[in-house]
Amino acid sequence: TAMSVDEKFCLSEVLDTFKSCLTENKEVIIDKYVAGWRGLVRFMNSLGSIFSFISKDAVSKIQIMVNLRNGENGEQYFTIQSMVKYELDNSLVDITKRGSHPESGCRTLLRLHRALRWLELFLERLRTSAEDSKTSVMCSEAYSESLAQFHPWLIQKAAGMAFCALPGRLTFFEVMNVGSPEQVVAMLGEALPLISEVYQITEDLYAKHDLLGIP
Ligand code: 1PX
Repeated sequence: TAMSVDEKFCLSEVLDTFKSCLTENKEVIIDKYVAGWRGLVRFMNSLGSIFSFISKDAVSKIQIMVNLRNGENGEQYFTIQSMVKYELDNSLVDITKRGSHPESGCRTLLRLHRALRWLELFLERLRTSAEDSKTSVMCSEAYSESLAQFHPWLIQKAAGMAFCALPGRLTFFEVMNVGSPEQVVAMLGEALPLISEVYQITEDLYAKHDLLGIP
């Protein structure tokens, strides 16, 4: 869905996009997945320019996926499942070392997929947090348990510094624009199972094809 620039941001709409990712056969629709990320990046940008090195990378990955969708084989990229099949059948993925396909759909989506695990962990912490919990701590714990292992030291340090700039829990909830803290918690409780499901389906698919380590 197109959100106009001046329209107020609402995080539940973004999380709904992830809900709409799944087809009846539990395939993940790339357009919707990417739209979900675009909304999250918009939210992150509204938190301040210290996050722009993160959003730049996310945007470039989103753009790679959009270009693949708009390319001449775009229909092969309708779902993550069709993408994996198409790219593997046509040897379009560098599986063990970097080579001639540095921007494959499988590789690019894996980066977003790993970040989705961070999101899941962070949102779960937010959902169950006490009033005096610190968003920066929740965010960095979620990061250490997920994405950090894939990032070099320098990125980890930069990410850690950015987390310290996160607003407090209540302000953070307000920026989400969902309603009272109780409504935020309820919304997260509804959204999280769907995000987990999208994550798990992708994880299983990548594991089945031995794609979890694409360099
Ligand atoms: C209510 C919560 C909503 C929060 C929304 C936040 C959206 C965050 C979007 C983050 C997307 C990050 C994608 C990172 C992909 C990645 O791992 N890229 C690295 C590897 O790429 P390469 O092509 O080299 O293999 C790349 O090196 C990354 C560089 C940028 C630093 C990434 C730090 C990620 C921290 C994630 C946490 C975001 C914290 C936002 C706080 C709201």
